[in-house]
Amino acid sequence: MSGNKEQAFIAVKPNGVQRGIVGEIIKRFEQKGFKLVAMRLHQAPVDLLEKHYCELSDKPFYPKLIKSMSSGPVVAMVWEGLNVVKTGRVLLSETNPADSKPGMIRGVFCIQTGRNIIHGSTSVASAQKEINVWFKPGEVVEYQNCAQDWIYE
Ligand code: DAT
Ligand code: MG
Repeated sequence: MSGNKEQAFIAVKPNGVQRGIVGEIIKRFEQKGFKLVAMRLHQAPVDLLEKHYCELSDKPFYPKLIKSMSSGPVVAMVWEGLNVVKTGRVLLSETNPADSKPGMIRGVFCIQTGRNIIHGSTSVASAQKEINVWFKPGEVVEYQNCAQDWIYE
């Protein structure tokens, strides 16, 4: 994927769903100008979460991470746009909410790393891997956004 077609996998974690922050998170990506191309509320099975977080399987916090990610439904999304992976991480801010940039999602809506309410891909390659883990072919929708020319020059 390149240019305006770059895609990021963004997920509201179970505690973000339970706390009613889904709308606020969608709003921030919409307000920025990114395009929603896939979304699903999903009780993620453990084997899917293990694929999603396979790089972290040797970390001491991994069992707790899988447990908290399977503690309720996740809102899995794909957002599309220019530099959406890098800018998505700016919107999320730091893994530890205490280090978050002022006003950014993890700074505004949460306190602890283990309850940081949202996932965002860290590279274009990991985004593609994650999209393939969470969505079947055809579930990511291609469509024309009528605001495109008002967002991009
Ligand atoms: P990020 O979600 O910012 O990409 P990550 O990929 O390093 O961060 O870790 C995935 C998740 O694992 C993170 O959102 C919360 C949890 N986590 C990371 N480091 C942790 C730690 N030191 N203690 C507890 N949970 C941690
Ligand atoms: Mg990560």
